[in-house]
Amino acid sequence: MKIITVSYRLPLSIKKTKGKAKITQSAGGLATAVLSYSAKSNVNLTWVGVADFDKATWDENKDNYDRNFDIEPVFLEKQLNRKFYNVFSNSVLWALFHYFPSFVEYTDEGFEAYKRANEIVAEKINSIYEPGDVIWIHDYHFLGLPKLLREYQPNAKIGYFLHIPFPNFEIFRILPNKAKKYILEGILGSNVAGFHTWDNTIHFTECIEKILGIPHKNFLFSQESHRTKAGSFPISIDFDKFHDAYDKENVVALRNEIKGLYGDKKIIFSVDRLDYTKGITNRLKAFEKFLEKYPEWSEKVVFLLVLVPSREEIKKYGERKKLIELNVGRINGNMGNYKWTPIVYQYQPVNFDKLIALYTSADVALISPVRDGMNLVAKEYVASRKDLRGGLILSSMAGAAKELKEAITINPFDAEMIAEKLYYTLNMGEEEQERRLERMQRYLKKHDVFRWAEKFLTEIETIYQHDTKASDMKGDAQTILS
Ligand code: GDG
Repeated sequence: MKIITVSYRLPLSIKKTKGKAKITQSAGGLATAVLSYSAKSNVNLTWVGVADFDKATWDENKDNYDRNFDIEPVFLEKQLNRKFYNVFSNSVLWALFHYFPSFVEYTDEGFEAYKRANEIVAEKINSIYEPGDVIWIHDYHFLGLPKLLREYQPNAKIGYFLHIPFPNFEIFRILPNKAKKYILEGILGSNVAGFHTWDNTIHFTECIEKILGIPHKNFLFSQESHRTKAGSFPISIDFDKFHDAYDKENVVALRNEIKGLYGDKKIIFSVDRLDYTKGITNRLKAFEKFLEKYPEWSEKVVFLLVLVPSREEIKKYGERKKLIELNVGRINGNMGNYKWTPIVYQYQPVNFDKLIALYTSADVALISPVRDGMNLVAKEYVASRKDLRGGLILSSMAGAAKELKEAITINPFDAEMIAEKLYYTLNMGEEEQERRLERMQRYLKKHDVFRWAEKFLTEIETIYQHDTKASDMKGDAQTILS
């Protein structure tokens, strides 16, 4: 038996420089969770995803990397991959599911490419599937996959997890009918359909009832071949990794360097992929409002804004980058002076140690997505504050706000409110900082990413076993009757 994990990106990437290949393993949350889970529970793991390298590079290098899991890359033709990933996945599904209907650029061609890519990946999985395997599908790139696999393997154990929000019916219905049906029937191919929050789960069940006319009982949809259980499985982080990093020698040195650079100034920090869902322009305008409203904070605070390049081939992302940079320039020009730059901006990722040094130097983490499935940055900030110092300002539109109850919550569209909460958090006493962080840390330590993976995989097994027993009993009854 093995777990077949499916996600658009593979947990490793191969980059060639000057003819030499460099293999790097992803340190992302999903890869860490699934790889550690399989190592701990001693199950075999095979990861299927779309390769960001060509087949020749793979053939040359696949044996040069020591790993305890298998990789099955899918090589998609360039144009097909572009339409599948940039067009339907990111310019339709990502936009719509984050409540940006006006950003949706639907084309039939994109939808056809999406379906074709899902078929190719299904064929690949089917070619390595063996009875007893568990197939765990991730995210909005593969909404059609559970159904396609169910057609190949009616008895397979299939789990589907969506990392972004599932929108409400009024938003979802904007899609053409054929796409709506494809998505909903696609997910219903799984035994378990997981979402970050109950709100998302309810949106999904409502869409199934209203569009497909299939009712549910306790979030269970009965179909001929199997049942699908919809439920909430909030993803989390490797708590200990972030908590313990506080004391790493390099992190301590970097933290001292950052603190030394800014002296007595308080630090506001944020890090995101540059994405219109992350509310970066709103955040900047709110920071400007804060400086206008509380001029006594002038020269006493600095906002470290780290943005990570993302989906740069898509027009909307380029436009957003320009807008952000215009705002940073305008605010620094209007509010700053030759001694003080209010916003220190970088459009480059930082490595793990620097990330922790920034988290643990920050007096305030300002996280303001206008819509976010979960938001792991919020959880990482809390976990890394071993010193119990700092305050988390978190948008109520992020899934994480449902769990991090002691965060200072904001409406990301309300600049006035964010300015006031910034003022409050920057002035927060140490006792209150400790109380809030302690409670959130206790929660995160218990609800870490390993528990998330375990709960999801256990749920697949539970539903599957229950259905198998029920169908055996049905078979027995039929035998008796005949
Ligand atoms: C999707 C959903 C959901 C970011 N910059 C750097 C860096 N990061 C790491 C963070 C964090 C991750 O990337 C970002 O995770 P988020 O959850 O904040 O956001 P998305 O990328 O949009 O993820 C989201 C998630 O899936 C999981 O289900 O929570 O809602 O949109 O881990 O630390 N890491 C390093 N340097 C950076 O510059 N080292």
